[in-house]
Amino acid sequence: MPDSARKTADLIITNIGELVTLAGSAGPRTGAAMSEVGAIGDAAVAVVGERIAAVGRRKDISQQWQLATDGVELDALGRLVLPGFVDPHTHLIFAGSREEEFALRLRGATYLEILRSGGGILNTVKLTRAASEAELTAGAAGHLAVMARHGTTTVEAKSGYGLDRENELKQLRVIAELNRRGPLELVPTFLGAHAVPPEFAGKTDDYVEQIISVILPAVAAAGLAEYCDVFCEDGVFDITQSRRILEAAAALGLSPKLHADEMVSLGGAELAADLGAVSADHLLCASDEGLRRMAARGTVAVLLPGTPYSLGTRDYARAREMIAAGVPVALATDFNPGTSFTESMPAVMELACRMMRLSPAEAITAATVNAAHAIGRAASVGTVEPGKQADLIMTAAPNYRYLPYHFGVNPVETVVKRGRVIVRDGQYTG
Ligand code: IZC
Ligand code: ZN
Repeated sequence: MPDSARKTADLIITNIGELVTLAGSAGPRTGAAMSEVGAIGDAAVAVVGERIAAVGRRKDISQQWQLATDGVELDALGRLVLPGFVDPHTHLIFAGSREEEFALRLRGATYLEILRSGGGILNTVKLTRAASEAELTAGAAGHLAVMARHGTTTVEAKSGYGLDRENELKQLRVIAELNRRGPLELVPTFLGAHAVPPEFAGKTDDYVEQIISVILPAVAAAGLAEYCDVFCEDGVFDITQSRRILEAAAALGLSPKLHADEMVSLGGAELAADLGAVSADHLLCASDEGLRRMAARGTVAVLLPGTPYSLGTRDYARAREMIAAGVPVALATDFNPGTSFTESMPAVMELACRMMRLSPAEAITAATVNAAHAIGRAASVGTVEPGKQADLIMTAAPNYRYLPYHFGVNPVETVVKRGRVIVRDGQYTG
């Protein structure tokens, strides 16, 4: 075809040995469809502006597309290219770190014991309340750069270390600022019900009332959160309190999510499904009935294997049974300074395969398209299809099965977010 008849692309990734597209998913993938990754061999992708314009065989793309004069061509060297990872559960905004508690837990203390004695989340709350917006922004930006180097291009981020109106708003403003700066895209979640702050110690119902009557309305009025989440757990917020908060949030336009049945089976999975929550997260102790209701409602199970790994617990979520029951499964880091201090989605995918027996194909589906559904972003990210945002990662792996097989290393080499290279040969370029 003569040049004049070819269309012009701003970026072309060519010489792709295997392109995982995950194309053609209407909703989140369930059951056997979680194993269908839509791989194309000897492929190329053409990008115009921020969006994917064409996906196909290298020969066809090169016949139909030419590069703009200032366009960028990336050579995938015959290796694996896939959609940018979506991390749908992080506690990104915090000050300080908790390596002392890690050491305590290695000596036998439990997470809930540490929390009850005023440590854990409350330790981070003290430091986060004292930190300025600029300090929190700088800290989170550093972690986002690490996420980007590990292939994450879209991130959910929760508040929850402020636990009062001013400090929750402060955390949510940091998320908004990071979103403005880019290049990663953040989805903001209000998690005022993450712990009971010291000023309400022993008065959980009063704090719930404070969230409903003061903090939530302020968050909604500021337009700073899309989702509302609750840490529904033994000794934190019970089912009744969680339901009250999430119903009040929904009435203000914040869509529900839930930390459900992580350490104790409280009926969190059932509650999330009943409320039509977009996701229920953790679910290590979810009941069979809870899983049935989630499957019926299409509630995404966001599984966080980095957390039991880091806590050193023996049990992981029952991912195989969830997939068999038709629950859409997604994966996330749970990135936080206490229970899962990792930015790496590839590490989480390795754990998912080894500890929960996901297949490599299922782990990739869970980290991309299903994760996008878990944060309401499936229309724009999570697959490689014309019209979607050009969020793509180029790896050192020859094929997708190799990705979780090669463990303990970062397979990601080059990352494109909205059509722009933000990591090149392992270096974050912003
Ligand atoms: O800071 O410990 N589980 N929330 C619920 C967390 C872990 C974060 C933390
Ligand atoms: Zn969490």
